Amino acid sequence: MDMEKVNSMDFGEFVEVFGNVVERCPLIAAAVWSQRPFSDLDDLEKHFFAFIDALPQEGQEGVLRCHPDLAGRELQLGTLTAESRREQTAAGLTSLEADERRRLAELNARYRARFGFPFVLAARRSGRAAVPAELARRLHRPRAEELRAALREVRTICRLRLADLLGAADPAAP
Ligand code: 2AL
Repeated sequence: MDMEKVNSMDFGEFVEVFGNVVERCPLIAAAVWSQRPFSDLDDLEKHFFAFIDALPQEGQEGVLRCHPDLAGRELQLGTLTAESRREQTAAGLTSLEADERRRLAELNARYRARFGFPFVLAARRSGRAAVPAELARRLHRPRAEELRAALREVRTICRLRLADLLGAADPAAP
């Protein structure tokens, strides 16, 4: 898909196509549509990032809370979004042994209890061994620092999803 096509989309089509580049936050795509035309992928993603950055802290935490746990209940139930399923599969999280799944569930629960939002990581940039290691490492950070780190991961996920939609090469982390 090229930028000409993106810029020609009406509101409904744009939200349908880009509504999940930030997990379960179609409102962001709805707001970004008003800012067209976009010059390129970097320009388009800049608008998604700017929306998230401009949110008050409760809004930013809300964005994090829209993310399903990695290797969590939604994966077991088959209720993940297509994008999330693809990412969790790429990281090997759909083929964990029972003890790996239990360990991750325990770490996810501890993280959520400490910070009040779920652990978020760009799964495609990770792997089944790296996810629990990173989770254990981030579990002990100060809250403000961790919020910033989690939002960086949201931006990376968004960047990768946009690049997929636009057929761009795997981009560097933002
Ligand atoms: C996710 C997800 O759904 N995709 C991804 O890369 N990370 N979720 C999460 N809690 O980090």
